[in-house]
Amino acid sequence: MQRALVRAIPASFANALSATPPASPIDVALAREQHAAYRAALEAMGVTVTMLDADERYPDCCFIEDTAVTGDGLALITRSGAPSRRGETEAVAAGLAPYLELARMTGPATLDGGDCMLLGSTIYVGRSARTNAAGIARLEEVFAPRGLRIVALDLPPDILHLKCVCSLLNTDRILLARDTLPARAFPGAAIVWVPADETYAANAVALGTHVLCAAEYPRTREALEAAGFTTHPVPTSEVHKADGSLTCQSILF
Ligand code: CIR
Repeated sequence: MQRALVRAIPASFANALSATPPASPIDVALAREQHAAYRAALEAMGVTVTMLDADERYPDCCFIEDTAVTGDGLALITRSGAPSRRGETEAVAAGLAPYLELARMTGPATLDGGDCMLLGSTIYVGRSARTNAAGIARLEEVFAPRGLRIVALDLPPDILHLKCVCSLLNTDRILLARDTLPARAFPGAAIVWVPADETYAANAVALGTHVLCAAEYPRTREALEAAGFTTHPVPTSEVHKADGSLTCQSILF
């Protein structure tokens, strides 16, 4: 059974982290509607969705992907590169514990789950402002004994997380935004290209032949459908204002 853990949006989401202040304030009521559409799309794709309560102390807590990396029956609970987000993990660990073995990360290591993409038996991990060398070393320590290979990729400073520019479609295919990382960074992977002016849409959630994608980017949708996927578009305006997108709103396991 494919499960997803998501986390409700707190009222404090209005103050979520954002690299550049949004042109208009975050509309929390609309964000919650969009979150409901996201959950419904996952359910339409056959996913069993469990939602954790929001925690008002953590405006970014709905971006649950960053708090854990899962693979081979295990969840590595991360230590975010954003100090304001470090308290998000305990509720997530409790939510995953019935299903997965847990491993932990301690300082000085930092890593955000949005920097990790498991493709086949390789975890690609972005070296970013959020994910440091000690975080990558801990990732390797936990997952290498389980047969997963860790490949670190340097991210340009303007990219928050690896999965801001690419995401998984299936075990040998990814969605990748043009003019970000080169295809050769992912040897052997087939690529569905996202036009450079739709880079935000390179973050999508795929299950089988179904892809949950950002509604506002028609050319990416066309590219996915031309590649044989059925798309499930969901609105993203409010998470976008907080530098979030689609994969970041769930942990799939
Ligand atoms: C942050 O800056 O941490 C949040 N405002 C956005 C996190 C988005 N996470 C992700 O794409 N994995």
